[in-house]
Amino acid sequence: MSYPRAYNAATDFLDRNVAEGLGDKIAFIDPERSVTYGALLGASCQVANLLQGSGLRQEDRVAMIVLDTVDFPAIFWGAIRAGIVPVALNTLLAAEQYRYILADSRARALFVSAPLLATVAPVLADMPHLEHVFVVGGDAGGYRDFAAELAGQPDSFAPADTCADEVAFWLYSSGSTGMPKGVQHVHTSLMETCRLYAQPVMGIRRDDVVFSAAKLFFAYGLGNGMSFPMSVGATAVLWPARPTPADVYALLKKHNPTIFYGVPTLYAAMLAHAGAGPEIASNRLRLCVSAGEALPKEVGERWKRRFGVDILDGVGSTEMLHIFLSNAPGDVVYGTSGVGVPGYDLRLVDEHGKDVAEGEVGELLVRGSTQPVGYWNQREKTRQTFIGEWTRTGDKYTRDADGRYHYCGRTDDMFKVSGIWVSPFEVESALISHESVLEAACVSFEDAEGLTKVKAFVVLKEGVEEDGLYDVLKEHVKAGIGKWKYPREIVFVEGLPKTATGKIQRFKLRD
Ligand code: 3SK
Repeated sequence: MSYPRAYNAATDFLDRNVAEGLGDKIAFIDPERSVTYGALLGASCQVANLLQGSGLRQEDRVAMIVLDTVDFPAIFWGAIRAGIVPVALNTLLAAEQYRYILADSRARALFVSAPLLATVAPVLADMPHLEHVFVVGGDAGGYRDFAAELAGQPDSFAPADTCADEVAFWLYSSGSTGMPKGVQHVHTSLMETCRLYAQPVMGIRRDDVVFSAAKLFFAYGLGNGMSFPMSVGATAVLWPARPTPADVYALLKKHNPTIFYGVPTLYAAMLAHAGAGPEIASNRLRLCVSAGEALPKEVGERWKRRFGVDILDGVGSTEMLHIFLSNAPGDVVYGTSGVGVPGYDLRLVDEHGKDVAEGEVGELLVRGSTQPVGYWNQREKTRQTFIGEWTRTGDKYTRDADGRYHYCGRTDDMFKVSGIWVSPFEVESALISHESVLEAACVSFEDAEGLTKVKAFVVLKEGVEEDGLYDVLKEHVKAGIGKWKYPREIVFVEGLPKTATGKIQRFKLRD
């Protein structure tokens, strides 16, 4: 789609809804407050005035370490309205990681939720570019009190004359190793994810109420819980705390959302949660979405049997901003990632960049309008990831005769046993299909003869004893997916190392 050259995303997501008569409609609900589209527009203008009055100018960066409350969209859109670039940061990082990102981004201002201030405070004095710290939602601890300062600001602000192709916001891509990279997204990207995925594939509508367990700082959560509902004038429920299965069931019951977004670990934990029955889920729930990791077939099928609602498994990335490969309502095949989202082009290539044949394993490349400008100050990594119009995902897939994609693993996680590629994901799925297993992660190891074999780390369901399972699980995998892929070693663990967004960190298990 073509956008006018002079385009500010904040007006498309906020002013347009108000102009269409939704000023009094609830846009966001958090545990303490709710905000209408009209009030959010006013609050975002106040944020724009606060930033401009503090001396920030177009293209400056402001960092956000902000929990999922109604303040998040006000700050995010207020900055964008002023042409200032919000950099939404993971709220679960440690001080040293914040030190790195604040220095790397050269943010001139920081918005930090009061409960997170103690974590980041030790590094704030060392930041030469950081001039203003606003504390959101609680004791400001000697820094600037966001609520108090906002109250004095005018609630109108003429949008900065930004260009459609101008950088609007950044997200930091964690990757599985290495320091995070600032991914620079332009003004049109958020609406493009809505136009390409949320509206046509999910079918999001104005009367939807959505709840995303994935947080707004994560590209997946930002779309799910903010831009998707705002693109159609729907309502989003926000939850600032870590969503346990019990919290999520309670939220589904209280707010009756029509759309729920989670990650595979959460769906598995919700299914394993004692006492949860179909009556607990919202009776209006019509669609669930999963991303972040491939959804094991077993988990999708059990969820559908239990609640009668499909989970649409999709694949996205911080680089492409949201989902570009997905199952579709009425066309869900569990155990597959579905088909390319119309508007995106996909290819599977070998290590020389040549397209692989049907059924062969290749790295997934994607092309589409949500490709970012690149990584901030990381020229080499930018050149390695963005090959002209194509973006390398680092994920290995096969494509079947129906055009459906089957996940094999991260490029770094794949290995060969007896000369044949093994997908850790396939072995993990086979393990999870056993009734005693909650989660599993597989890596390679060298046996006594120096041969590469599969090793599995297995989390058992609550109350299940290890007794006898070591051999039972090996036989279960052999019977399910073939003799040579079964794990020669199984280690029973309490939990798996994961990123804040729920991705298993297999490299930590290899170490
Ligand atoms: O990282 C992911 O897996 C992801 C999935 C969907 C949308 C956005 C992201 C970052």
